[in-house]
Amino acid sequence: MNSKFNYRLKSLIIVFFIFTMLFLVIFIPIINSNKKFTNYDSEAIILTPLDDSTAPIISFLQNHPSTPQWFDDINITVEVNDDDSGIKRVILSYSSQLDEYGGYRNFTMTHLRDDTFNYTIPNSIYVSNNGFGDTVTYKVYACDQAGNWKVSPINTYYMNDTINPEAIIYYPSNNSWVSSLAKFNTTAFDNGSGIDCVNLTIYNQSGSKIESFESTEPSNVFEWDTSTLANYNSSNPQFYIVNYTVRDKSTPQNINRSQIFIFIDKESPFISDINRLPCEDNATITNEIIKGTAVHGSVSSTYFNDSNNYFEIINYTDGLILMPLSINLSDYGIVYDLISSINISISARVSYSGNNTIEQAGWGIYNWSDESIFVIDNTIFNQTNDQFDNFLINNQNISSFISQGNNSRLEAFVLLNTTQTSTSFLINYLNFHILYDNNHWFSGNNFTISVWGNDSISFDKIKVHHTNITLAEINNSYISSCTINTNLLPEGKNVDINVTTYDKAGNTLYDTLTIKNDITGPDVEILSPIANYTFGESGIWNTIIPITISGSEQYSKFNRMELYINGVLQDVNEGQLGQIIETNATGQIIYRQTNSTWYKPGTYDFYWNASECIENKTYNIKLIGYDSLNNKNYFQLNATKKIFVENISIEITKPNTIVEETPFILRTTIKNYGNSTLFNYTPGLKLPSSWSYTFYNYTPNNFLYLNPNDQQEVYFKVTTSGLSRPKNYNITVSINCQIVENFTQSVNNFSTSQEITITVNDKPLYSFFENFVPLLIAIFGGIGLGVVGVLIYYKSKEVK
Ligand SMILES: [Ca+2]
Ligand SMILES: [Ca+2]
Ligand SMILES: [Ca+2]
Ligand SMILES: [Ca+2]
Repeated sequence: MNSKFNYRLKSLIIVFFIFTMLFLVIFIPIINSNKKFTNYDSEAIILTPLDDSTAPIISFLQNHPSTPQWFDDINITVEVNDDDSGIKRVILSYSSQLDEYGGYRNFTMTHLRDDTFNYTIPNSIYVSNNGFGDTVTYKVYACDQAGNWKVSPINTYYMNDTINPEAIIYYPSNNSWVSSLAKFNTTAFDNGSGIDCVNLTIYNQSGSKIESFESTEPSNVFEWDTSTLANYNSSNPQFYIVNYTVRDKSTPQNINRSQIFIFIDKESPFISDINRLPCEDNATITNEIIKGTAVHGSVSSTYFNDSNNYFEIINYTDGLILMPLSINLSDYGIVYDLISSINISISARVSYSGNNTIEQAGWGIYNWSDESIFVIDNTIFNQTNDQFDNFLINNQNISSFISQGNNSRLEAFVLLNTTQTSTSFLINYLNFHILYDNNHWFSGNNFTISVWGNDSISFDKIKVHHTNITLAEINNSYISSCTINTNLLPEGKNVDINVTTYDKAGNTLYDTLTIKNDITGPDVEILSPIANYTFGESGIWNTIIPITISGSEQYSKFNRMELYINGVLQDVNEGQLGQIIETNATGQIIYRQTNSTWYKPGTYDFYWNASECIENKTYNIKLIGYDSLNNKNYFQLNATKKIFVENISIEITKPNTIVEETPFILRTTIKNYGNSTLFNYTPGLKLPSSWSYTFYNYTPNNFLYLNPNDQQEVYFKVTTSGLSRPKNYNITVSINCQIVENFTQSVNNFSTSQEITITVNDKPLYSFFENFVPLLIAIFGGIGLGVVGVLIYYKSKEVK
């Protein structure tokens, strides 16, 4: 009853509350709307004099500035006075042709002082255009306190543009040069009335008009063909006057003008002469006689005879003279290894008077191997007209005739043996024509060329560049030597170096030199071991670690690679595994490696004897490669010697007893407790005779590695046979493996095994527990169901 009462009371309270709120929401506005507010107009409280019937007087209505520009704000001022009641309000009414309203608009003017009122019409009324060309009409209304109104006459003003436009010639600049098609890049702009038209007119220096261009566009590139006009030069120092005139759209037009003076240079610069490489493929490096110096024998004088272009050796006594005519090929940048052949050709004769007997007039070449002169022919030049002979150095004899260790020196000799005095040996020419594998690579800053360029009228500069990479810029027209940093160039064959000469009119001429650029060392790599390698002590051999290295050069030529361990080049002993021995075609040994240096690209194994290494010490293994330009590259890694402990445990899960002759599963878990990495597993079982096994989850060699602290499960399916009962059978589980860190050992170096016992019992009866457990489940299941039923019964009764 109480709850019902409370419920009703609560309902009553809620209804009461709702109705109260409805009452308030509906009736408060109604109550408010019935309340009257009184607004007293301020005008109403001013007493109006009864005796003012005259309107205000308006005078001096003016706009400032009086002749406005298109960008001006316009200040309107006016004087207004009233004799009796005084001024109540002054209103400016204006109409713009160009603002967005298109009619009169009214604005209350501000009382400045005394009788003066003002209002400023802002330039911002022009939204979509500027103010240029607008005619604004305006008038003023004034009202006195008695309500008498007066309106002024209408005034107008015009938004003008009296500012000159800008006239700009971007190029050419004043006093500059133009080429055959002169281009004038111009622009004009005017923020006010805008550009009406532009004009570019060219006059010669006497003032005659030569050419004129017109445009209504503000920006133009005018092209003037000067092909019929003369170049500027000292005998005809003609210049031209260019007037660029621009006009805006105002009336009257505002005009501006830029003026430049220009000169014509239509001639290309002279060719940039590049001093070519000292020796290119199939080049003749000398086309004049090499002048001899050290002479064996008695020579009176040697000189180059300008009058007949002969190099003349004069023997004023008698006997044999030998004149060496030598070159150092290195002076020409020629690398000995790259020479295919040298053909030495000579044209010479003798000159004498009287009955001279010339016993020998010939030539030879110095044999560096025999340390003697090899006489090519000792009589051939014993003629008074030019005789020709030649001698070929090729790869069969080059090592005899060119001294590698002596700047690749080659010494030809001419010899003259006379019985009389005053005999001359006259050499017309001696040429060294070299077939050369132009495998001429450059690296770094080692490349210097001489360049030359000029222009007869307006030389500007010479630029040495590769595409848009500037290598050098030379501002004089003399022959200039410039060293090129080939690091700025791409690597590889056929890298173009352009030499371009510019004149000031923009005429250019270029020449190209192609070089081969190699700025990096060979590609070298240590293929094994891997970085941060660790190795251990072998119990069988001294620790020998194979280090597999590889080197190759993709650009110039591989020179060598060297393997260092802790900064020391390693010895390669006689008979050491991996020692490089090279033989020639007849089986003679021509090279025998004595240390860890390899002179040919390829992949090699070096067998490092690490037996003396100290435990827990880290060794740096570094491979350094060099190419033929001495560019260097390296690859390195660290190896640390550790004590490796092989420690394997085998956990075996197995049936303790078996009764049936059915196969059973033997589960083994192999754990690596040591710090060495195990691999090449050979898990296996040693079983009683006639038993057999197969792997259950494992294919032999389907795993190879077991890292420290890892484990691996191997299941064996064991098939029994011929069981006696009861009887204990022994099974041995064995693991053979290798230690990765001692990989060089040729035998398995770790094995472990564990023996277990399997008992085969008689077949037993069913046990009590095997029957009792299902019964217990049945009993407790029944009791439980009964309790649930009773609970359901009582619960349903309570609800009723
Ligand atoms: Ca008045
Ligand atoms: Ca203007
Ligand atoms: Ca020129
Ligand atoms: Ca290289």
